[in-house]
Amino acid sequence: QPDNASDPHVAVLAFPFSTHAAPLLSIISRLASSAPNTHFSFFSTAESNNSLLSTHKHYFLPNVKAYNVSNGVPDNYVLLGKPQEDIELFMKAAPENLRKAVAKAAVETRRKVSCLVTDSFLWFAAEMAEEMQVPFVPCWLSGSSSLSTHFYTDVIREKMGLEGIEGREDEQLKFIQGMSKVCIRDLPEGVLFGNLQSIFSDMLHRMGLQLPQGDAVVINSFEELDPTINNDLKSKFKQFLNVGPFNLISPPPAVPDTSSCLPWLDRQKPASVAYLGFGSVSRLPPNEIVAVAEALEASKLPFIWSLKKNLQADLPNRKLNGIMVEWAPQLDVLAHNAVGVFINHGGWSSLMESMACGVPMIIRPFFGDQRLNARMVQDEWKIGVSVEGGIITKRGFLRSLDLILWQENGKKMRENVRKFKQLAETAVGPQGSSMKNFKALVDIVSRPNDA
Ligand code: U2F
Ligand code: KMP
Repeated sequence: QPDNASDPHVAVLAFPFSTHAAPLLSIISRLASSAPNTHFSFFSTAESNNSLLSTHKHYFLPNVKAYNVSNGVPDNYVLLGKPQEDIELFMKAAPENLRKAVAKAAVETRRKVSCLVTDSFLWFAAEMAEEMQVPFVPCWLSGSSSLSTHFYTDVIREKMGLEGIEGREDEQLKFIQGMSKVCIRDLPEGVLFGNLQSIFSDMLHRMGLQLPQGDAVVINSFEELDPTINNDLKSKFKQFLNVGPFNLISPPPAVPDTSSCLPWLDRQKPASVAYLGFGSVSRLPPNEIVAVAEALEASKLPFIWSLKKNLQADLPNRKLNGIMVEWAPQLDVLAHNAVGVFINHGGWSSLMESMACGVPMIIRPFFGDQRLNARMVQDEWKIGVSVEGGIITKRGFLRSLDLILWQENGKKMRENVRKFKQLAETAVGPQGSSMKNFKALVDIVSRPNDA
């Protein structure tokens, strides 16, 4: 194909922490295959890019190139080990580093940048796009409800006050469209409580304010999941494009099945196995690991548990009827009909994957959007439960497992989640809402420079 200096050139800016870069790259990859004459320069840190190049290589189509930017850690700097220290260092240096890196890539490739697609966390990109006079497309890699809380942060603060939330934790956010089931305690830290002065909280707040400047706001979800929130945000943003679930629109690479989870699943009864996995950042505290193991032992339930080796070591001499694995082929496991329940942390990608596979959930949320996602799963979509009291106990966990796997209520949840699976599949199908939105996104990113 011809390679012209006037071809569209999209600069993609990733947030290089937790698993943010992978879903962003996945949608970029699908865009690159739909717009073969558009060039995508993908900016992330060397650590993040190296990891993507080793595990997600197939996303790097010929028109997708990785560029490394500094992680912002000054030479000779000694990390103090504070929470979010890495994020703070990156974010402080990012506006200047990314401006330079993008300019350099434009010179090197002799292609003027024509569009800026970013992880929406990188709020300063709105200004960058304005300077460059190109469209700005922030991508939110979590759900609509959390996006709405960041968009409405000032409204929430005004309504609830900043004097603390003691005694009001269970008040519901009735004044925000589609959030009537959500309680104050479910809000991400940094909206109303937590350290509101931290760089991370400031980042979320500024992001919420900048979103309406986006030529389109992209989200890893589908319109049918949250129609009310969706309609509200559509009226606030220039375009609000649900183009997910990403795992259906741009399938991730198969994870090697080193522990033979899949042949083992073949030998289990339908909907009888528990899969446990808490994402890439969150770690269950030791007492909860023991509570889970005791419950699994007592119930003799077959299971697959994604758990790091050093944490597996805390569980010697147990008669367990399952497999522990350091990193599971999560999507293949969830897609297997032997799996009956997914115990997770409420991370958005995990939630989309569970929904796309029709598997009900038990959620043990930790931070950020996870309590909010757990609330929606339990009270709005009715496709699972949140752990009682927020932490896993042997008795509470056994009750939740029994409910989902064996009770009438659990059967209803399985029916509900299968309905969402259908809706998700239709959304990404030829006439579906996500496909329609995806085409609108292709139009924006493949617009030539001089148009
Ligand atoms: C942050 O979430 P995490 O990265 O902790 O978790 P997920 O969004 O659920 O993504 C985890 C991904 O890792 C895969 C799994 C998901 O695609 O299939 N995986 C795997 O393949 N094998 C394993 O053994 C375990 C996981 C953040 F913490 C959340 O609050 C946010 O919602 C999320 C998105 O912004 O980012
Ligand atoms: C470290 C992280 C994340 C984080 C907090 C950390 C992260 C993430 C979020 C998040 C916050 C609010 C939301 C949704 C997500 O918080 O990756 O509404 O996505 O200390 O890596």
